[in-house]
Amino acid sequence: MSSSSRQTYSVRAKNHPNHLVRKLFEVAEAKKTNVTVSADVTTTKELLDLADRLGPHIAVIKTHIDILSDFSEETTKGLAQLAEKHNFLIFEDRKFIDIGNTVQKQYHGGVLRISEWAHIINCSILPGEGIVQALAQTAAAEDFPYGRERGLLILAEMTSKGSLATGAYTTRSVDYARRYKEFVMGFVCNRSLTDEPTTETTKSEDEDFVVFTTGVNLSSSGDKLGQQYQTPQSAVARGADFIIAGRGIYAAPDPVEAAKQYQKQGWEAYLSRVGS
Ligand code: BMP
Repeated sequence: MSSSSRQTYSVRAKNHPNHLVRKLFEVAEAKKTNVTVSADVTTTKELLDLADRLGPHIAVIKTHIDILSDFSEETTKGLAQLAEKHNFLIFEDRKFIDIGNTVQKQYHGGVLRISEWAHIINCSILPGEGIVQALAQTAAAEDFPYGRERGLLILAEMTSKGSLATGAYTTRSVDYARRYKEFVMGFVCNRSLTDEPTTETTKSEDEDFVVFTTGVNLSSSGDKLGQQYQTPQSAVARGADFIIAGRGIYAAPDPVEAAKQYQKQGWEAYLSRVGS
Protein backbone atom coordinates (compact mmCIF):
# COMPACT_ATOMS: atom_id res chain seq x y z
CA MET A 1 0.00 0.00 0.00
CA SER A 2 1.45 3.39 -0.94
CA SER A 3 1.64 6.19 1.60
CA SER A 4 -0.76 8.31 -0.47
CA SER A 5 -3.38 5.55 -0.13
CA ARG A 6 -3.52 6.40 3.56
CA GLN A 7 -4.27 10.06 2.87
CA THR A 8 -7.70 11.52 2.36
CA TYR A 9 -8.92 12.54 -1.06
CA SER A 10 -8.89 16.19 0.08
CA VAL A 11 -5.25 16.07 1.10
CA ARG A 12 -4.34 14.36 -2.15
CA ALA A 13 -6.38 16.91 -4.11
CA LYS A 14 -4.52 19.74 -2.43
CA ASN A 15 -1.07 18.32 -3.13
CA HIS A 16 -1.48 16.77 -6.55
CA PRO A 17 0.28 18.43 -9.50
CA ASN A 18 -2.19 17.06 -12.09
CA HIS A 19 -5.25 19.24 -12.62
CA LEU A 20 -7.60 16.41 -13.60
CA VAL A 21 -6.54 14.21 -10.67
CA ARG A 22 -7.20 17.14 -8.34
CA LYS A 23 -10.65 17.51 -9.87
CA LEU A 24 -11.31 13.78 -9.53
CA PHE A 25 -10.44 13.77 -5.82
CA GLU A 26 -12.52 16.92 -5.29
CA VAL A 27 -15.53 15.27 -6.93
CA ALA A 28 -15.09 12.17 -4.74
CA GLU A 29 -14.85 14.26 -1.59
CA ALA A 30 -17.74 16.58 -2.48
CA LYS A 31 -20.13 13.72 -3.31
CA LYS A 32 -18.71 11.18 -0.83
CA THR A 33 -18.35 8.54 -3.47
CA ASN A 34 -15.53 6.56 -5.04
CA VAL A 35 -17.83 4.65 -7.37
CA THR A 36 -17.28 4.47 -11.09
CA VAL A 37 -20.20 2.88 -12.85
CA SER A 38 -19.35 0.88 -15.91
CA ALA A 39 -22.41 1.73 -17.99
CA ASP A 40 -22.18 -1.11 -20.49
CA VAL A 41 -25.61 -0.63 -22.04
CA THR A 42 -26.19 -0.61 -25.76
CA THR A 43 -28.46 2.34 -26.60
CA THR A 44 -28.07 6.08 -26.08
CA LYS A 45 -31.36 6.29 -24.23
CA GLU A 46 -30.34 3.62 -21.72
CA LEU A 47 -26.93 5.24 -21.26
CA LEU A 48 -28.29 8.74 -20.67
CA ASP A 49 -31.10 7.50 -18.41
CA LEU A 50 -28.61 5.57 -16.34
CA ALA A 51 -26.19 8.50 -16.17
CA ASP A 52 -28.97 10.81 -15.00
CA ARG A 53 -30.35 8.44 -12.39
CA LEU A 54 -27.00 7.30 -11.01
CA GLY A 55 -25.31 10.69 -11.40
CA PRO A 56 -25.66 11.78 -7.75
CA HIS A 57 -23.94 8.61 -6.50
CA ILE A 58 -20.94 8.29 -8.79
CA ALA A 59 -17.63 10.05 -9.28
CA VAL A 60 -17.04 8.73 -12.79
CA ILE A 61 -19.05 7.08 -15.54
CA LYS A 62 -17.12 4.55 -17.60
CA THR A 63 -18.29 3.96 -21.16
CA HIS A 64 -17.62 1.53 -23.98
CA ILE A 65 -18.93 3.96 -26.56
CA ASP A 66 -18.45 1.49 -29.43
CA ILE A 67 -21.04 -0.94 -28.03
CA LEU A 68 -23.86 1.56 -28.58
CA SER A 69 -26.05 0.64 -31.52
CA ASP A 70 -27.09 4.25 -32.12
CA PHE A 71 -24.02 6.34 -31.30
CA SER A 72 -24.29 9.95 -32.45
CA GLU A 73 -23.45 13.46 -31.34
CA GLU A 74 -26.58 13.30 -29.21
CA THR A 75 -24.90 10.59 -27.13
CA THR A 76 -21.81 12.57 -26.28
CA LYS A 77 -23.58 15.92 -25.92
CA GLY A 78 -26.05 14.28 -23.56
CA LEU A 79 -23.27 12.69 -21.54
CA ALA A 80 -21.37 15.95 -21.29
CA GLN A 81 -24.49 17.78 -20.06
CA LEU A 82 -25.14 15.14 -17.43
CA ALA A 83 -21.50 15.23 -16.34
CA GLU A 84 -21.94 18.97 -15.71
CA LYS A 85 -25.32 18.55 -14.03
CA HIS A 86 -24.18 15.83 -11.61
CA ASN A 87 -20.48 16.70 -11.33
CA PHE A 88 -18.91 13.46 -12.54
CA LEU A 89 -16.11 12.68 -14.99
CA ILE A 90 -16.36 10.56 -18.15
CA PHE A 91 -13.93 7.67 -18.71
CA GLU A 92 -13.98 6.00 -22.12
CA ASP A 93 -12.67 2.47 -21.66
CA ARG A 94 -11.30 2.26 -25.21
CA LYS A 95 -8.10 0.41 -24.20
CA PHE A 96 -5.97 1.84 -27.00
CA ILE A 97 -3.49 -0.77 -28.14
CA ASP A 98 -1.58 0.05 -31.32
CA ILE A 99 1.41 1.95 -32.63
CA GLY A 100 1.64 5.58 -31.64
CA ASN A 101 0.67 6.99 -35.03
CA THR A 102 -2.58 5.00 -35.08
CA VAL A 103 -3.70 5.70 -31.52
CA GLN A 104 -3.25 9.43 -32.00
CA LYS A 105 -5.84 9.28 -34.78
CA GLN A 106 -8.13 6.99 -32.79
CA TYR A 107 -8.02 9.33 -29.78
CA HIS A 108 -8.22 12.75 -31.38
CA GLY A 109 -10.67 12.78 -34.29
CA GLY A 110 -12.16 9.79 -36.05
CA VAL A 111 -15.78 8.79 -35.88
CA LEU A 112 -15.89 8.64 -32.07
CA ARG A 113 -14.08 11.94 -31.35
CA ILE A 114 -13.03 10.55 -27.97
CA SER A 115 -10.80 13.47 -26.97
CA GLU A 116 -13.78 15.82 -27.35
CA TRP A 117 -15.90 14.30 -24.58
CA ALA A 118 -13.91 11.77 -22.48
CA HIS A 119 -11.95 13.26 -19.59
CA ILE A 120 -10.17 9.96 -19.00
CA ILE A 121 -8.96 7.31 -21.43
CA ASN A 122 -6.86 4.19 -21.00
CA CYS A 123 -4.33 2.18 -22.94
CA SER A 124 -2.51 -1.11 -22.83
CA ILE A 125 1.28 -0.90 -22.98
CA LEU A 126 1.60 -4.09 -25.00
CA PRO A 127 2.87 -2.02 -27.97
CA GLY A 128 5.63 -0.52 -25.77
CA GLU A 129 6.42 2.97 -24.54
CA GLY A 130 5.44 4.63 -27.84
CA ILE A 131 1.73 4.32 -27.16
CA VAL A 132 1.98 6.35 -23.97
CA GLN A 133 4.35 8.81 -25.59
CA ALA A 134 1.96 9.28 -28.53
CA LEU A 135 -1.15 9.90 -26.45
CA ALA A 136 0.74 12.23 -24.11
CA GLN A 137 2.10 14.11 -27.10
CA THR A 138 -1.37 14.61 -28.58
CA ALA A 139 -2.67 16.01 -25.31
CA ALA A 140 0.33 18.31 -24.90
CA ALA A 141 0.14 19.76 -28.42
CA GLU A 142 -0.42 23.50 -28.58
CA ASP A 143 -3.52 23.10 -30.74
CA PHE A 144 -5.10 20.42 -28.48
CA PRO A 145 -8.19 22.25 -27.22
CA TYR A 146 -8.88 20.30 -24.01
CA GLY A 147 -5.52 20.81 -22.28
CA ARG A 148 -5.42 19.93 -18.62
CA GLU A 149 -8.94 18.48 -18.64
CA ARG A 150 -7.72 15.15 -20.08
CA GLY A 151 -5.81 12.22 -18.61
CA LEU A 152 -4.69 8.65 -19.23
CA LEU A 153 -4.84 5.49 -17.14
CA ILE A 154 -2.49 2.64 -18.00
CA LEU A 155 -4.15 -0.77 -18.00
CA ALA A 156 -1.54 -2.45 -15.82
CA GLU A 157 -3.46 -5.59 -14.82
CA MET A 158 -6.72 -7.27 -15.78
CA THR A 159 -9.38 -9.08 -13.81
CA SER A 160 -10.07 -11.85 -16.30
CA LYS A 161 -8.93 -15.39 -15.61
CA GLY A 162 -5.52 -16.20 -17.07
CA SER A 163 -4.73 -12.53 -17.76
CA LEU A 164 -1.25 -12.06 -19.20
CA ALA A 165 -1.04 -8.50 -17.89
CA THR A 166 1.35 -9.52 -15.11
CA GLY A 167 5.07 -9.49 -14.29
CA ALA A 168 7.21 -7.37 -16.62
CA TYR A 169 4.10 -5.97 -18.34
CA THR A 170 2.88 -4.59 -15.02
CA THR A 171 6.23 -3.22 -13.87
CA ARG A 172 6.78 -1.50 -17.23
CA SER A 173 3.36 0.09 -16.79
CA VAL A 174 4.71 1.77 -13.67
CA ASP A 175 7.88 2.86 -15.49
CA TYR A 176 5.90 4.46 -18.33
CA ALA A 177 3.48 6.13 -15.93
CA ARG A 178 6.46 7.78 -14.20
CA ARG A 179 7.96 8.92 -17.48
CA TYR A 180 4.74 10.55 -18.70
CA LYS A 181 3.23 11.61 -15.42
CA GLU A 182 1.95 14.93 -16.76
CA PHE A 183 -0.65 12.95 -18.70
CA VAL A 184 -0.79 9.60 -16.87
CA MET A 185 -3.11 9.86 -13.88
CA GLY A 186 -2.64 6.29 -12.71
CA PHE A 187 -3.63 2.74 -13.46
CA VAL A 188 -6.45 0.34 -13.99
CA CYS A 189 -5.22 -2.51 -11.82
CA ASN A 190 -6.13 -4.69 -8.89
CA ARG A 191 -3.82 -3.30 -6.20
CA SER A 192 -1.49 -0.44 -5.39
CA LEU A 193 1.50 -0.64 -7.78
CA THR A 194 3.70 2.13 -6.62
CA ASP A 195 6.05 -0.19 -4.73
CA GLU A 196 6.55 -2.59 -7.66
CA PRO A 197 10.19 -3.62 -8.13
CA THR A 198 10.73 -1.54 -11.27
CA THR A 199 14.05 -1.66 -13.10
CA GLU A 200 14.00 1.47 -15.25
CA THR A 201 12.65 4.17 -12.96
CA THR A 202 12.52 4.97 -9.28
CA LYS A 203 9.68 6.21 -7.19
CA SER A 204 9.70 9.87 -6.29
CA GLU A 205 8.85 11.00 -2.75
CA ASP A 206 5.57 12.58 -3.78
CA GLU A 207 4.39 9.89 -6.22
CA ASP A 208 0.61 9.63 -6.21
CA PHE A 209 -0.91 7.56 -8.99
CA VAL A 210 -4.65 6.92 -8.87
CA VAL A 211 -5.80 3.29 -8.74
CA PHE A 212 -9.03 2.30 -10.52
CA THR A 213 -10.09 -1.29 -9.87
CA THR A 214 -12.57 -3.11 -12.09
CA GLY A 215 -14.33 -6.37 -11.34
CA VAL A 216 -16.17 -5.13 -8.27
CA ASN A 217 -19.41 -6.90 -7.44
CA LEU A 218 -21.26 -7.42 -4.18
CA SER A 219 -23.22 -10.49 -5.06
CA SER A 220 -21.19 -12.57 -7.48
CA SER A 221 -17.70 -14.06 -7.67
CA GLY A 222 -17.49 -14.08 -11.45
CA ASP A 223 -19.23 -14.79 -14.73
CA LYS A 224 -19.13 -17.64 -17.23
CA LEU A 225 -16.59 -15.87 -19.45
CA GLY A 226 -13.68 -15.57 -17.05
CA GLN A 227 -14.53 -12.36 -15.19
CA GLN A 228 -13.38 -12.51 -11.54
CA TYR A 229 -14.99 -10.29 -8.89
CA GLN A 230 -14.10 -8.91 -5.52
CA THR A 231 -16.03 -6.74 -3.08
CA PRO A 232 -15.65 -2.97 -2.61
CA GLN A 233 -13.99 -3.65 0.77
CA SER A 234 -11.31 -5.93 -0.59
CA ALA A 235 -10.65 -3.72 -3.62
CA VAL A 236 -10.19 -0.61 -1.45
CA ALA A 237 -8.09 -2.50 1.10
CA ARG A 238 -5.73 -3.54 -1.69
CA GLY A 239 -5.33 0.02 -2.89
CA ALA A 240 -8.29 0.94 -5.11
CA ASP A 241 -9.04 4.66 -4.98
CA PHE A 242 -12.01 4.19 -7.31
CA ILE A 243 -14.06 1.01 -7.57
CA ILE A 244 -15.58 0.14 -10.92
CA ALA A 245 -18.83 -1.82 -10.99
CA GLY A 246 -20.85 -2.68 -14.06
CA ARG A 247 -23.49 -5.41 -13.92
CA GLY A 248 -23.53 -5.26 -10.11
CA ILE A 249 -25.18 -1.84 -10.55
CA TYR A 250 -26.83 -1.47 -13.95
CA ALA A 251 -28.21 -5.02 -14.07
CA ALA A 252 -29.55 -4.91 -10.49
CA PRO A 253 -33.35 -4.87 -10.06
CA ASP A 254 -33.03 -1.28 -8.79
CA PRO A 255 -29.82 0.30 -10.16
CA VAL A 256 -30.18 3.45 -8.03
CA GLU A 257 -30.45 1.40 -4.82
CA ALA A 258 -27.51 -0.70 -5.95
CA ALA A 259 -25.42 2.39 -6.70
CA LYS A 260 -26.19 3.71 -3.21
CA GLN A 261 -25.06 0.45 -1.70
CA TYR A 262 -21.75 0.46 -3.61
CA GLN A 263 -21.32 4.11 -2.69
CA LYS A 264 -21.82 3.37 1.01
CA GLN A 265 -19.55 0.35 1.08
CA GLY A 266 -16.85 1.94 -1.07
CA TRP A 267 -16.87 5.06 1.08
CA GLU A 268 -16.77 3.19 4.38
CA ALA A 269 -13.87 1.09 3.12
CA TYR A 270 -12.05 4.28 2.13
CA LEU A 271 -12.69 5.91 5.52
CA SER A 272 -11.38 2.85 7.28
CA ARG A 273 -8.26 2.83 5.08
CA VAL A 274 -7.43 6.45 5.82
CA GLY A 275 -8.23 5.90 9.46
CA SER A 276 -11.14 8.30 9.96
P1 BMP B 1 -18.82 -5.96 -14.89
O1 BMP B 1 -18.69 -5.26 -13.52
O2 BMP B 1 -20.20 -5.96 -15.42
O3 BMP B 1 -18.14 -7.29 -14.92
O4 BMP B 1 -18.02 -5.00 -15.92
C1 BMP B 1 -16.66 -4.78 -15.80
C2 BMP B 1 -16.24 -3.64 -16.70
O5 BMP B 1 -14.87 -3.37 -16.47
C3 BMP B 1 -16.37 -3.95 -18.19
O6 BMP B 1 -16.69 -2.73 -18.85
C4 BMP B 1 -15.00 -4.38 -18.60
O7 BMP B 1 -14.71 -4.05 -19.94
C5 BMP B 1 -14.11 -3.60 -17.65
N1 BMP B 1 -12.83 -4.27 -17.26
C6 BMP B 1 -12.80 -5.46 -16.55
O8 BMP B 1 -13.85 -6.03 -16.23
N2 BMP B 1 -11.59 -6.02 -16.24
C7 BMP B 1 -10.42 -5.42 -16.55
O9 BMP B 1 -9.37 -5.97 -16.22
C8 BMP B 1 -10.44 -4.20 -17.24
C9 BMP B 1 -11.66 -3.63 -17.59
O10 BMP B 1 -11.68 -2.47 -18.22
